[in-house]
Amino acid sequence: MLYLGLDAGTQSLTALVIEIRGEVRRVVFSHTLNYDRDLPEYGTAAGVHADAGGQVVTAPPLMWADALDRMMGVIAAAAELEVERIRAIAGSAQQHGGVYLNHRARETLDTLDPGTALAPQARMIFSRHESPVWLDASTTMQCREIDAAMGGASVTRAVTGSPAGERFTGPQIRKFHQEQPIAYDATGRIHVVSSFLASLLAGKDAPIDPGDGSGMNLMDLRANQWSAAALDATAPGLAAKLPAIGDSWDIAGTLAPYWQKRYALPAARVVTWSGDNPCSLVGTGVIRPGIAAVSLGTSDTVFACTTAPGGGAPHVFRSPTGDFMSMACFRNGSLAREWVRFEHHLDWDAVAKLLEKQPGNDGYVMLPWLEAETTPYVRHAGVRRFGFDRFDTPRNVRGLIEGQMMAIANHSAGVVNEPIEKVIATGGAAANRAILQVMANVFGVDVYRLDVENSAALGAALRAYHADRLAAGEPVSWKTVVSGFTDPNPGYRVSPNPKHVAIYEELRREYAVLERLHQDRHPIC
Ligand code: XUL
Repeated sequence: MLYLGLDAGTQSLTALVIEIRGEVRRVVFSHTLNYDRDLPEYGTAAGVHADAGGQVVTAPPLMWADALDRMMGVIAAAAELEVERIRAIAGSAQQHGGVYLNHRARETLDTLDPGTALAPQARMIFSRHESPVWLDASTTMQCREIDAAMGGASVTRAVTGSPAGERFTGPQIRKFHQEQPIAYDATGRIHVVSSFLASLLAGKDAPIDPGDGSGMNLMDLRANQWSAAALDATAPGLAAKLPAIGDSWDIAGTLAPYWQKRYALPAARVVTWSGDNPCSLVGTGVIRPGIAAVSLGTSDTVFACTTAPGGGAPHVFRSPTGDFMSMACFRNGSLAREWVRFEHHLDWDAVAKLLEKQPGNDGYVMLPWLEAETTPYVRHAGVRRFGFDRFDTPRNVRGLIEGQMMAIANHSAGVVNEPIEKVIATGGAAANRAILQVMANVFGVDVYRLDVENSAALGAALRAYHADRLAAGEPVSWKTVVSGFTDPNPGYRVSPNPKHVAIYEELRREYAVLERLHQDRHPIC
């Protein structure tokens, strides 16, 4: 059997096909379309349109539909794939973005002509031609209004899993209703990116899964239903505009006639899509509590699977396994690492050499907030140095990486919600063993590097497999689903050095105190 996972990320759309046949479990196909490079007519930079101040950040939903159409064409033409063996398709998409469809959209999508490409036919279905995406930061006023109507940010968080956040779909809907009331009234359906693309494939309204639903500030996190209070706090008449919430493993439908006829694709099951973070949970094999997954990318993220909503986590989503997913994002990731390397004219080998030395316990610490930070919330950008100056190369390099790792470790206590057994590290910077060694020493547990290129696309393909078997009456456990795909290579294990662990234990406490003292202050140097 073949299972197709699609990941509609911010900058690109990836397709990944896995084969599961007896003992054979392998990735047989992978292809990426980059929006800027492969669909230049939409004029995006890094997949988005941003205003001069970088506050308003959007992308054309037509581009996502167009990319899906082209990708299905690429898959159909791939010589290495026997496409008729594709049993099910699931997807992952960037979270939070809303897709606003007009009242005619349904009819248009029901009657797509397989003789013509999707984009010219879908051009007229939107009541908003630019979708706000997760990088948008223009809804602070709406967030305050929603939190106030809910009874405070802590209530919004308790009900929906997160306090009202600028990038979340609900505050974005409220802004649209306030600024463009006529277009809001002309909106028949508001999807998120994931459910929009699933709807295109199924040829009917696909549900929103609880994983992505919890990125909207609109869903009751425990009930997996729209929260009447959150909907009322957001915009009038919203309930009628939202699709249903379905389980992540629900079958949304069968691949619509448009795709079957246009590309000679089979009548595969279309599984409900989810967000990229919930899909990554599956794609990294983090399907049980006690594991911290740390992704070291443009921004750094730590997430975990928990059986109850994590008390101290900045965000709690539902996981596509039916559990919960707690998460914290750190804005100062790879850009800050690159910055310190350039400032001190070092290559990565030189950085590694500096990191390999025993950590100092002489009180030097850096708060690595080159940019305003999300975890903890820091408004005033600028690194803070304690016990050294900007010319001290070894301490600047160590201070930054150690500061990042200590922040991730300290904040993961509220995310993982129980003792951490091991850390799974992914993302570009996880290739650097010296960084992982610092991570292992700071966390005090083994760190495993996972070599999965696109964990969200893999997670989607694995979800397709899981949902297909369930629908066929032959359910497979999540452990079986991920086995053979997400097992970390034992050769990539990095174990902590007990001497360094003891030093970092102390330093982590000091770091937490400094973080609390300085998060609201301007940098001093
Ligand atoms: C998560 C978030 C991002 C996007 C990226 O809350 O905003 O990780 O999902 O695609």
